[in-house]
Amino acid sequence: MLSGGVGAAKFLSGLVQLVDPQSVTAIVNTADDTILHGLNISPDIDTLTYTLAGAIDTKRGWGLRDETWRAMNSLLRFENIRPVGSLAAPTWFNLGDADLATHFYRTARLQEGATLTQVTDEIRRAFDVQVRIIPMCDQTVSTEITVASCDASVSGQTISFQEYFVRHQHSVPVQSVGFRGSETAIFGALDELRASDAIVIAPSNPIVSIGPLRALAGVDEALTARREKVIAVSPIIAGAALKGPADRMLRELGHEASVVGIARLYSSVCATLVIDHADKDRRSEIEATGMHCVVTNTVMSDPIAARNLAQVVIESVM
Ligand code: FO1
Repeated sequence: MLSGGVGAAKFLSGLVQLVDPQSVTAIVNTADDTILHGLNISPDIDTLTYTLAGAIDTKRGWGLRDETWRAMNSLLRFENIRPVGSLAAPTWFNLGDADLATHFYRTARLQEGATLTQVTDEIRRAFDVQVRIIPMCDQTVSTEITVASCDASVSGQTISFQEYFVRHQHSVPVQSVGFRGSETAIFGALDELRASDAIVIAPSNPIVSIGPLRALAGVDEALTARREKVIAVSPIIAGAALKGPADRMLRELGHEASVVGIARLYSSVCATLVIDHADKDRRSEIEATGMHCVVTNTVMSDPIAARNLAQVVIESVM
């Protein structure tokens, strides 16, 4: 599975009810990764790990269940002390007390010289997760978002993904998106793409979650070579994203925010698009892009719905 965060994690939690989890590999976007407080934070990897471990805070979709926030609250002590221009003790990105332990471990191991692939696997094992979780690469790739306008302080500026998503609550119009470092980063799972029985493109944001993987050398070529075995689940239902800014971002970047817009983005690398019943009238437009179209319930409101969606995906591609 090519994976972003929440949508991919929900789909995987359905898939592992049907197939041996050890036979599943998630290749995960790391262009949302950030460093705060000197800590390496990998949100999409952690969302997958915590979800598959049954430890996620399901309401928020990120972070750990039953979390406490003493460290975050203690940062407030420094709010009025921090000199102008200092980025110390940021409070706009919430790190729970138990979640911090994951970032401590990741940071320390990276500083010891381990690769992100190795550390991700260690954290997965610590959480007793059976699905293989692989970062898209071991090098730093960073999503950079140029905002069209928002508050005067950032108008026309290029900001990091987490600044866009969390600090500005993805409410600022996007002018362009780039993936710094993607020209030289090495996609770590080309062999897995070649050897897999099937490749699922998760219902994740096609621009900032799947886009970074596809920006790496060799990925689109590997997908195209397996096109008949590649299946995507649309993250857009009836013109809207269930969570996050995918619909607005598509529009702002000149794409159609619909299942047809998703088909146009994926048709060169993917043979089949799974859409929700709500979009069944768009089937012929999807088929006109050269894709097969499967209509089912794609809203993963509970584990049974996620399992049913995974079942349809398996049956459609295997
Ligand atoms: N998302 C938020 O909207 N606000 C936060 O404060 C926040 C903190 C956070 C901490 C750790 C982590 O692994 C994820 C976190 N997320 C937060 C989610 C995150 O930023 C993801 O990148 C998005 O969900 C997009 O995939």
